Amino acid sequence: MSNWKFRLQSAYATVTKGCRHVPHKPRDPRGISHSRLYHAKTFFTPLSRARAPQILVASSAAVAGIAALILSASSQRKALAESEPPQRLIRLHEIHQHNSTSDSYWVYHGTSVYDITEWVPNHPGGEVILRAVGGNIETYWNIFTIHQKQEVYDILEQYLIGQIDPRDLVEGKAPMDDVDDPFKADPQRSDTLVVRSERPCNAETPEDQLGTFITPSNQHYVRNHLWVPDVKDGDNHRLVVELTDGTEKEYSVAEIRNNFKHHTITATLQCSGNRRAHMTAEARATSGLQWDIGAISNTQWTGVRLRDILHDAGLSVDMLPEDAKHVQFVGAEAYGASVPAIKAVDRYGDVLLVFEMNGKPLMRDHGFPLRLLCPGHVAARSVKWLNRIVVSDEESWSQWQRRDYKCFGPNEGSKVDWDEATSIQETPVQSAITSITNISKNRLANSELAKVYGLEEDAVKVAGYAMSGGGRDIVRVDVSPDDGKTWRQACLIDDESKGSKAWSWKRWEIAFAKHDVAKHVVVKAIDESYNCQPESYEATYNFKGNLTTGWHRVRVSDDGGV
Ligand code: HEM
Ligand SMILES: Nc1nc2c(c(=O)[nH]1)N[C@H]1C(S)=C(S)[C@@H](COP(=O)(O)O)O[C@H]1N2
Ligand SMILES: [Mo]
Repeated sequence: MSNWKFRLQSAYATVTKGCRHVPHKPRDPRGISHSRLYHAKTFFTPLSRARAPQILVASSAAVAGIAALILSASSQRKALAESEPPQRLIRLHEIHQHNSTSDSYWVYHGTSVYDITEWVPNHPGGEVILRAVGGNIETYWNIFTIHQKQEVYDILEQYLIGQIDPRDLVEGKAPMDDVDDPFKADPQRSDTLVVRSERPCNAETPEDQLGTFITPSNQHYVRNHLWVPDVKDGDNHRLVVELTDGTEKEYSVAEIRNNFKHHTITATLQCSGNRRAHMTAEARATSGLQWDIGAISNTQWTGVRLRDILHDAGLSVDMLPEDAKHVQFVGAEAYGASVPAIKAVDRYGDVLLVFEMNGKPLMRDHGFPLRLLCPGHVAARSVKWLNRIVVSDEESWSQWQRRDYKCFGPNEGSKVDWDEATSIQETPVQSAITSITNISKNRLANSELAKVYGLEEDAVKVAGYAMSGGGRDIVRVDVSPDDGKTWRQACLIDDESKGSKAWSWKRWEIAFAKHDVAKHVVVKAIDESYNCQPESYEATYNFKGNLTTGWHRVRVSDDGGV
């Protein structure tokens, strides 16, 4: 344990280590092969299955954001902890035994010992938590610094069971574990990205790059839940495809590139948390990274059709078998997600396994050497560093499919039923203002916009992006210069987007006479199904702050500018 090292590992390895119960199961009662059960459920399920009774307890105590997590603490347990603090003295070797191969999971923090068995299935970071069990949690929290806050300490406190025996302390302190920093091999990044968290790296495309149709690759936003796998030999990287009957076919990235037809599409990826900070500011607190408008980028992607690979692996793509309902994807670091099988095999769905972005090999942050690109869907489904695909009758069992990337009602929070909520797939219509600039009267002569809008005096130009999910095109962008009292339609820029449907954002611009511009400029977009954005943030408030699409309202400074 003490010199356990993070290293490039497949979710397969994670399963082996974390979910020891599963490989011993001979057959699933439904007759599904052992191998299918083992792989298809990736890393999260087997745990849940093995621990069904605890899960029930835990999910009725519902994990719903950090605040709710704390609220959800069993009051009995808490009362007990408060009235009689556990005095039990525990030897270090005893703690070490409660590691990932044990039936109950213990950790220590400071000199206190915790039994976190019930917490593990609800951990927002998934099974990576198992790496720390049997040892000192602090070592890991010094790396995953997201934990260094009161909410997290409060969660831990619920599981207190005793104190480390003083005989095992050195000068009153417990030993720290020696753990390699898994982020050590993360790539160098452009320093113009707007960093929201360093480890894992989460960074926005800077505002001045949101106005270009194709985002330069090194300015593409980065959304990593964990570390970046260090794949040295991209050509030899392996992808395993497993069908519902358990049959598998393996490909190297070189084989995928050499043996299948290449397709290039232009597609926007948007994180489901894009603009979350606006929901927090305009409605209420949300949990998660507080993204502004830059968790979105547009890229030209080249790869092969997932449909072609699935067909080659033996799937009947034109007449899906009954049990082929979802296609699950596993990333090399442990992330996982799935998309509906019907999207995966749609010949106009343009779902690709990509190895190039903007004509160059994928950048490491964006999935080198192979990633899924599921256009029109929330970016969380476009799994990076792909090493396993599983066709299944069930969605991915990963944390990020089952316990994240879902929305609930504005009133829901402390006791949500995650299993009842639908996973986010296609994204709703979205728009944002990316720039507001003054155009002085004497520069108007050269301005096309001035002609379109009949302007002859000092003007204000407003520009931005709009997009919708499912390949639905943007048909109109309404912009108000006076906080929603009056509206005009923006010019939609006719950029060339490759692909069967409208997968790219639409850039738009508009100009107003300066004296018509009040304090706030507002935008809302309409897609080809006449879906439009909600006016208020409260209307679609959800405690996770997913899919924030309220009208984007920007205060205009006296000298123009956002
Ligand atoms: C009892 C111990 C632990 C507790 C109570 C805990 C709690 C939490 C909580 C509350 C979050 C959400 C934080 C937020 O969204 O602001 C989180 C996220 C996370 N945790 Fe832990 N954690 C524990 C142990 C660990 C360990 C040992 C690791 C790594 C080895 C880890 C890795 C992560 C990661 C990577 C995330 C981010 C997940 C994402 O962005 O989707 N956690 N944890
Ligand atoms: N393997 C893996 N794939 C992943 C993620 C991840 O952390 N690991 N993050 C997902 C999320 S939430 C988003 S928004 C997109 C971000 O893609 P990007 O970093 O290329 O912008 O990747 C998705 N695919
Ligand atoms: Mo995301």
